[in-house]
Amino acid sequence: MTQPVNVTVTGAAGQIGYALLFRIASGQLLGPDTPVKLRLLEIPQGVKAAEGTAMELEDCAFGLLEGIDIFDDPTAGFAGANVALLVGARPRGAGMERGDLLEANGGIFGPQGKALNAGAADDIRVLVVGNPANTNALIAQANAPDIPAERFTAMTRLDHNRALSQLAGKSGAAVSEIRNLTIWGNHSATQYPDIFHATIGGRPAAEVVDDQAWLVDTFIPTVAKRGAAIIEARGASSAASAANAAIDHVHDWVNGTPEGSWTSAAIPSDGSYGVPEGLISSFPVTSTGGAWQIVQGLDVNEFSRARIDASVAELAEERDAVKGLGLI
Ligand code: NAX
Repeated sequence: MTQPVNVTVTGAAGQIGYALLFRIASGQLLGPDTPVKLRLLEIPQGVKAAEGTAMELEDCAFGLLEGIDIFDDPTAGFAGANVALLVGARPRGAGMERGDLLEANGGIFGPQGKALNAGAADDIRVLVVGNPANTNALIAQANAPDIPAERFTAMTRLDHNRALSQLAGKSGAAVSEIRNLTIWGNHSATQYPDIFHATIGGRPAAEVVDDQAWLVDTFIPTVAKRGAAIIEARGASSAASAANAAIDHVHDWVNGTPEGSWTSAAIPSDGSYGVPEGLISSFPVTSTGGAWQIVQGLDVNEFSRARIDASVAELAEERDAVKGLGLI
């Protein structure tokens, strides 16, 4: 019998949680041979709705789902966790300054980092989805000194997938023909989707598309502002696509990326590409042996350099702000 993997999901009663849990339980997160135990972590007001979701999970009779537990205490919720998906976060309220937002999230991700440190399994892998994702991941990491720093990551896979889809639309190619796009920097409006190393059907994407105006005026802003466009159209923020990206991120982290192609994830910088060491920034990454590696040796042109630097500068400002607030 294969041992089940404990997967803790915070914000389990929210809309991303609702789109995520069924896919985890069906085997899409870890693969068709890995049984899972779900640990749903909510705030007390969210517990009842989480119980409803748990009832529906039971009613799916998933063969791989070996248990569901619901918690409103992070220490209990993360005990024994092998994978933690930190989805629940404090959204920006009306009139909230950036400092207030960072502080409110520090009040969530600091204690969650401590709880992970106290009781998660030795192989714990953490993906932060809740915004501001990169800096929330940094706060959790700083509060978990006994967990290797590289186990804390933040999600830019949704941005990556959005960029793939936009490029496929422009070029008329299938998504499956596109390789090696990169999202650099912060999961925010400053993120930089880079097509200069991408290929479409084996040809350089920048040659296939060859339209600088589209790149600057359409592609980059469309990818960066897609979240707002979804809210405008749907009346609610991205949920199923965000859950899908979280599945992709953890699946590739655990099972590896396909030979010859990379993806994007926000991981702690080792100083590569001039990104200050320790910032949790999005890079071109591959995964082998259950660990992310930053793709090395890419030429970064002037156009890309300026945009990467701007997004990384924003990350450094966020880090300095949370340091100033005593959160890291
Ligand atoms: P919802 O408001 O639907 O759900 C959030 C849930 O989190 C609620 O049920 C709430 O009770 C719970 N929660 C709040 N604080 C908690 C805590 N301390 N412990 C446990 N649970 C807690 O939001 P949803 O649409 O699911 O979005 C969740 C987060 O994902 C937001 O921060 C959102 O900004 C972020 N997103 C991140 C994306 C990314 O690409 N990184 C894209 C999608 C999404 O916008």
